[in-house]
Amino acid sequence: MLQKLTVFSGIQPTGNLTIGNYIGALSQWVMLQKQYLCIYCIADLHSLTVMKNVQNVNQNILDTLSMLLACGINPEKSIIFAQSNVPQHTQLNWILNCFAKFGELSRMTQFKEKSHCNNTNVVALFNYPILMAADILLYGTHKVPVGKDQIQHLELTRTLAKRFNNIYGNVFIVPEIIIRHHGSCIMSLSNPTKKMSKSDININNIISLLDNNKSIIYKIQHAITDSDTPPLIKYDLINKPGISNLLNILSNITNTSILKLEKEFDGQTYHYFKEYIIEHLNYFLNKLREKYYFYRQDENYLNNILLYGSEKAKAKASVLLNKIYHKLGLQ
Ligand code: AQP
Repeated sequence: MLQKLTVFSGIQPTGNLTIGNYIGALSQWVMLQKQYLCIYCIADLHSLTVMKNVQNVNQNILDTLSMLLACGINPEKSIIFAQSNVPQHTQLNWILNCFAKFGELSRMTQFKEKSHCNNTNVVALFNYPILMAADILLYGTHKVPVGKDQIQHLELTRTLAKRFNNIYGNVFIVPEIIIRHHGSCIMSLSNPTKKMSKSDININNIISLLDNNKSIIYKIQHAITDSDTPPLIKYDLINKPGISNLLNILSNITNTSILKLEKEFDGQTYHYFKEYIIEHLNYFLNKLREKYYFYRQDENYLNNILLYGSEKAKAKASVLLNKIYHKLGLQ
């Protein structure tokens, strides 16, 4: 029997997940479970790079896990674990540090943005892409589903894998990026040139997967569109970024092509368009919220998933790490 290829991806427990996280990453994670061996990591160590109050990481991990389950990640099919429970990640991180170049990391746009937004210059934020490379490479990952914001980090991962392989032989699999066409980047509701982020301090910029009906109404009604007369509901990222972002969200949650939506809303007002989005978003989120609270109340169940997942992850990770140590003459 052919062995399944491995998919790896991660998410930080930095707050309530957004519709951007769902569309850009989680919806793909769910689909990929059908075909691949999927390894999903709750990246708590990464989250320390920007968290102001780190006392609640444990609770944040359980929140994130509950949402993963609510979205359809199946712990019987996929390996789910918290990054800090598998020490091989930081061990490989150090080794890859020795192969990464300062200039490469200085070019990372996420570092520039996050250090600016969070007003921090901690080394860990600079090092973030190398830990991410370690996360991915540790499992012989073939494919990595991510949103567009992570492409630069994935390119670095591929570069590091190839650089190491050039010296030590084919140790790492050079992973491919999986990215969806529409939805690879969901933008902020008030500034459609900026990515929607769960840690945005203005909650009206984001649609959280736990938002109630009332906040969805408020947020969508206030989402930026444009002042075209007559109104035009058309996908055009350059001239109509706000409308394009809303079309993107609607297309993904209703599974309807953008082309079909453009035809459906031809000649309609923005008010009508927004009412339609509100109705469908609320329908979508109500179901998700219900499942989330169902899982969230059973901490024993959640902790067992993490324990079981970390044991499986450790077993896999140690095989490759031992090989690397051996190649480097460390044992
Ligand atoms: N706006 C987005 N559109 C599409 N995909 C997105 N992702 C994040 N935001 C969007 C994808 O979600 C996955 C998990 O992201 P993460 O939590 O590891 O880190 P992030 O990219 O930094 O996500 P956030 O929401 O912006 O978190 P904070 O605010 O904590 O930095 C990734 O695959 C990402 O591409």
